[in-house]
Amino acid sequence: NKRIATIGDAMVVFNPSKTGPLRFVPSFERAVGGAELNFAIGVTRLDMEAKWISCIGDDEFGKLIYNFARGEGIDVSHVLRTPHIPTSIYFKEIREDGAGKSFYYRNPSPLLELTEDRIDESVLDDVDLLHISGVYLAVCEHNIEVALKLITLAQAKNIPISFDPNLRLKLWTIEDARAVYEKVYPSINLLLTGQDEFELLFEGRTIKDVQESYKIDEIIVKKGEQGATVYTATEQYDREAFSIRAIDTVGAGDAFDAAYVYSYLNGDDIVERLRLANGAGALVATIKGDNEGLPSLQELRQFIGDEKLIER
Ligand code: ADP
Ligand code: KDG
Repeated sequence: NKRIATIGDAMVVFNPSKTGPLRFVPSFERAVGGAELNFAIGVTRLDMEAKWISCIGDDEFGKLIYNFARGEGIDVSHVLRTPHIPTSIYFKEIREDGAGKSFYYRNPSPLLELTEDRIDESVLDDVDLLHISGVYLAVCEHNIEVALKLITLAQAKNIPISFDPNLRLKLWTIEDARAVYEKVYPSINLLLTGQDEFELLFEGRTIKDVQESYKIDEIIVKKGEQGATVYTATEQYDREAFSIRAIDTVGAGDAFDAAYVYSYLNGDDIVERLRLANGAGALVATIKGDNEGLPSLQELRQFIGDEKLIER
């Protein structure tokens, strides 16, 4: 079985019991989130293996996250615990159209304790792809050093690298994000980005220009209900989104990434990868929560119409 590795913070998520401004929300439902953990769950549900590298608080919420990740079948052998920093949490606000807004309580993050020297040299030995997300890079200043160490380990083994900028302007400034991402772009094979995010990060530069300057094999642009487009050095592939009623779009991008990477490692062509990725993104958007809607392979195939659903 193919195996991916990713690194990042995870949080206890408080999902609002109703839509609208947070100050009018009287109660919340506890769940688990975090972009990189969502991605790892997405890959695991699709029957590949995922190793999640992290550090969480040695507290009740940390235990919840650890058990949750284990329960999803994720390899947690590289998850550290710290007694010094509490596990991160965040509250989510949801608008009527399903769009989400995050209010974080994650500074300091337990990842402060996951320094470069604590990364095991053999961590990528059994891995087929390394996935890095910008949320991780935003959380602590030293995370770029840790990420660059993982990237060096991946490159030494010829392991492809995917990167989702996952720009979170509540965690840092656009200038800081741009400067840090510059260090990552030259090493990546797949850039999985939102359309608005691409425009913010590259300020009017064309896809072709970005692709050529950093030698990125594929730039995959996610366009919400417009679907997605993939650009290779020579071709462009467009695919419409599935038609759904969005309830909570938080996590749709992670689902898309997981299905795209799954399909890429599976050897599917780009059109098929886009179909699966749009399907996974849409399914997550139809369910409240960041990862609850991540489909199994069978659910995904049923949704995109490859398999008939027999329910009785
Ligand atoms: P990101 O969170 O990375 O900005 P998007 O919001 O663009 O990502 O969503 C990622 C993918 O999820 C989209 O490319 C699409 O495939 C799917 N998706 C998201 N929102 C919708 C929607 N309202 N209808 C159908 N598909 C959606
Ligand atoms: O992509 C979804 C994530 O953003 C969410 O689960 C948590 O906001 C979050 C983060 O920063 O990881």
